[in-house]
Amino acid sequence: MGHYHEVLPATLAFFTPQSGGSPNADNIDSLYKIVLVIALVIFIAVIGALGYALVKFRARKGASPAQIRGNTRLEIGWTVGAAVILVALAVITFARLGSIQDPPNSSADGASLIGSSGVLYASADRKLPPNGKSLNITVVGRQYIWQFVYPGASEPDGLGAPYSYEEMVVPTNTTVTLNIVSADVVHSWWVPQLGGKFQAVPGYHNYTWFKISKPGIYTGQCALLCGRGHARMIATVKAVPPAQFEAWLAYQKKLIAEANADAKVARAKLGAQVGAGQVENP
Ligand SMILES: [Cu+2]
Repeated sequence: MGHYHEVLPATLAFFTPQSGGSPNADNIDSLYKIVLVIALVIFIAVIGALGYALVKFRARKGASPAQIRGNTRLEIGWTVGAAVILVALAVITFARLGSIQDPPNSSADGASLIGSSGVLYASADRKLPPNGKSLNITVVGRQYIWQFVYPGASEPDGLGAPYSYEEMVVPTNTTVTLNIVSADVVHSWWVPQLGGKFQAVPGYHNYTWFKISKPGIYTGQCALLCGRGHARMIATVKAVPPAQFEAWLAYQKKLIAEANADAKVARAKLGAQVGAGQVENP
């Protein structure tokens, strides 16, 4: 919540983007409100002038209206006026774009379990914090579930990385960068309180970020019709204190390692059975 929330009435906030989760969402919201207020002032002035003219110059018996052919000063005035407003909006937008696109550094009390993910991306679109450190999570859109893959692969080929489905757990006061991809069709990642909407496109990477200061649950939903299970494709971001996040991540790693160990035993057993001819059509 930026200070615009205090200045503007609550009814106006109802019509503006959700915010309060991450600075980029707050900056999108305040930019939207600046444009909205300027547009409202112009709207009221135009409708007011129109209403005034309708009443003042309404048809009366015997009245003959003034015959006007152009007004150079007025025409130059509204052309220059509109151009000035357009330029002002463009300048304000570009001045604020950096705070929306560029992730800041994590706070001092953010998670320490972050750094380079060990993967280099050849992309000009991917923004990192000034110190280059963020918790990088790969968001995989898949019919019909979101998967979140964390750094910390145990194998050189990237396998064995901790992951979760539907609920992304993140540390507070930590800059989280997202690498958004798709395993099948186009999906759209959108947790409104944490910033803008980004598509998950097969064969392509999209990048965004957020930084949450308040622990809590931020909800979202796949924002692009991706098939008949689309409505169930929900996403939740749960922000917890860094220590709690590190414990959660360690637990996920343990669960995945255990499941992989079980699978290895099951595979060996199955292989032995196949060898003994006990399983047909394995
Ligand atoms: Cu989807």
